[in-house]
Amino acid sequence: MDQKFYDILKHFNLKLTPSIYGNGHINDTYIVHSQPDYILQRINKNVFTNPPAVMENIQGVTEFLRAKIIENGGDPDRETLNLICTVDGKPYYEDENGDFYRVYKFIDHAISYDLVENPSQLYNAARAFGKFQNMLADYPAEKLHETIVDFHNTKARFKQFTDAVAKDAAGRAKDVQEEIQFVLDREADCSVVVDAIAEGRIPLRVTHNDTKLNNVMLDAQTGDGVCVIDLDTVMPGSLLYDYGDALRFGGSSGAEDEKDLSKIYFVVENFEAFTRGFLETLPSITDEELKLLPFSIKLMTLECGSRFLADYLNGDVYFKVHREGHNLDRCRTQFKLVKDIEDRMDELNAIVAKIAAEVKNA
Ligand code: ADP
Ligand code: GN1
Ligand code: MG
Repeated sequence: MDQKFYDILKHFNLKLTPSIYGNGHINDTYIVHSQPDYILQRINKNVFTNPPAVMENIQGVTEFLRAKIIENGGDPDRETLNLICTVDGKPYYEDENGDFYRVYKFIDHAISYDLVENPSQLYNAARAFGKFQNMLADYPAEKLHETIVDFHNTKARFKQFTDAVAKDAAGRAKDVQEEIQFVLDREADCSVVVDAIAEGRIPLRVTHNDTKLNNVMLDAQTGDGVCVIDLDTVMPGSLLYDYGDALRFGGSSGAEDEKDLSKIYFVVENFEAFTRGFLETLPSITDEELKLLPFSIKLMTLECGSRFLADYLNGDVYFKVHREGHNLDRCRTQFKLVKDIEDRMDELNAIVAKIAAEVKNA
């Protein structure tokens, strides 16, 4: 392994070997200890079928962000990802097996959390994601490739789910009938946001689409948001996807793969903190988007749970798994949260209305 990575890094003018790093579910991430440090990633080509298109998006977006950050008097080496090009000037290296590698500057003195520790982390993450969306508000969306088709198209996701059930590739459907029924019972939810976009009731924006807490770096000292990372899925989307997905993860009382479901419930304090940070930084939110905020958390959680379940049925071919039944455990935490959010929907709607009024009058 050492020689292989040494040879890869040589193409980025780095004569070093890396070590495995991070807890993402998709790409293979390594740290390159040097002065300064770097991040090396092998892009998951099973998930991203056109890696050059992913890299074109990331290069375009990070250059655009860099200019905005400089304009605002910020630090562009820390507040956006910085790609290191190969010695022949490309933003990636393709090896002889058709694997794609990229290198970023390592963001120092900052932490990405795999588990929420306190509501202020969510407040700071929300401000970072809100600011990220603001900075990209005038990005030419037509330049972006759709790196994963129908990524948050919940109607298409529902179809992919029922296809996985029908195919039952790993012969597991008989053991998870209750979980399958949980998704089938909620088919109507899958149309709400997709139809609102199609009918022009809510706007398309340039969004991140994968706003898990460990996709934002928070300052190690102050806790403030430093940089939004994991830009593989920056695409036109809804603000509701970024908000809902962030609270799918950040609103949970436990780990995404917790086996003891009695430990999993929706944490209202985290929801309040994230909502406040998001609304403070995104005054452009429309009334229609505002009304759908709590629903979007339920929707993104249902989508993610059904993706985990579909992957379990397909034989664990998409998300990285580290134990038997890992995707099923993940699916079950998501469905427990969906149920909890459903039961508390009126309360959550009232809280959003209250925070929105406070932010507006501040
Ligand atoms: P995945 O798509 O697999 O989730 P990420 O791009 O999110 O991969 O990277 C995985 C983890 O690696 C992140 O959660 C973060 O902890 C770390 N990481 C990624 N890029 C950087 C960076 N430029 N500086 C510091 N840490 C990083
Ligand atoms: C994946 O790449 P990562 O680990 O940040 C996934 C998200 C899921 C998430 C669930 C490209 O995110 O959509 O919500 O896992 N990313 C992709 O933890 O599929
Ligand atoms: Mg990630």
